[in-house]
Amino acid sequence: MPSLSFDARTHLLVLTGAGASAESGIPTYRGVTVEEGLNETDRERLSTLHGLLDEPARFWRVFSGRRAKLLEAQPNAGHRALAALEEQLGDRFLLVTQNIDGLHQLAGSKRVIELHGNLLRTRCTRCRRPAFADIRQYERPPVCEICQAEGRANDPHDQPWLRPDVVLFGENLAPKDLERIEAFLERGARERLVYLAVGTSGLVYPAAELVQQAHRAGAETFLVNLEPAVNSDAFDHFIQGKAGEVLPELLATSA
Ligand code: BV8
Repeated sequence: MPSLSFDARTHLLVLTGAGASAESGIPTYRGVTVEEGLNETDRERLSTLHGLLDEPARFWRVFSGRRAKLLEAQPNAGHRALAALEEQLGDRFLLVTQNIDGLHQLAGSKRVIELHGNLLRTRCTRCRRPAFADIRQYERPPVCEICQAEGRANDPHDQPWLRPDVVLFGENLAPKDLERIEAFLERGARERLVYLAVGTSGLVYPAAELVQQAHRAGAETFLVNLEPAVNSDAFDHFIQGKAGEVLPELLATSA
């Protein structure tokens, strides 16, 4: 296994995908542990705002089912290894996750950017109420009670649906998240920069192009994945294996 050494000048940017949570029992979107009942195209079509507005009952059945799975999940050794390394590197460490399961924070990670949001929060598609913590699974698609109280829910064909606080396909990522990543890369480029991607197929943008962004900033790049990803060749090093087994060893070197 290539060595990942951390000296006092090393800045580490990490990107995790669904594979980082697979050993916690959460199905990935593609590859070995795809969720039953939904093929990739179905999933991507449903996981859009149109999917919610066109099929609110099916949308919330799928997302409620995924929320239930998240609630049973615990962080795995890979999550814990990342949290431990953050303790050592401090502000020279930044974790960007595509996952919406909150397991990194549960493992103790603090310097986390939830690029695609968090499924354990809900917000309204219509009013500007802040997103709120929500573990409910909904039998029927929920309508915003604030909008209802303010009379914006009278048209049965134009309901102010509640939605998970996640970035759906076709929606922009938060500019502040992308700016924070850029600033971290710029700062790290002045010393030593390492980019580590874990458990991601490299199919979803713009997360998939972070490796190019890191290379442009002069980073040495590593991919840890169960199988080759579509962008494996973009990395300097590809380590094939399970996140929960590889990361504790790969990240064990102290700062
Ligand atoms: C946007 C929340 C501007 C919802 C998610 C450029 C080119 C082509 C397309 C686009 C492009 N720019 C934008 C697009 C469109 C789209 C996109 O990328 N589509 C793809 C499918 C082609 N992107 C967007 O819409 C993004 N918005 O760019 O806005 C814009 C808007 C419109 C048009 C253009 C630009 C928003 C993307 C965010 C979508 N929301 N999640 C939900 O959950 O449904 S993304 C979703 O996929 C999850 O968050 C997931 O994490 C993510 C990525 O998948 P992975 O994490 O990589 O998971 P996957 O299952 O694919 O892979 C897991 C890997 O782990 C596998 O390789 C497997 O082998 C490995 N593995 C398994 N077990 C283990 C393991 N590895 C290690 N250990 C193990 N144990």
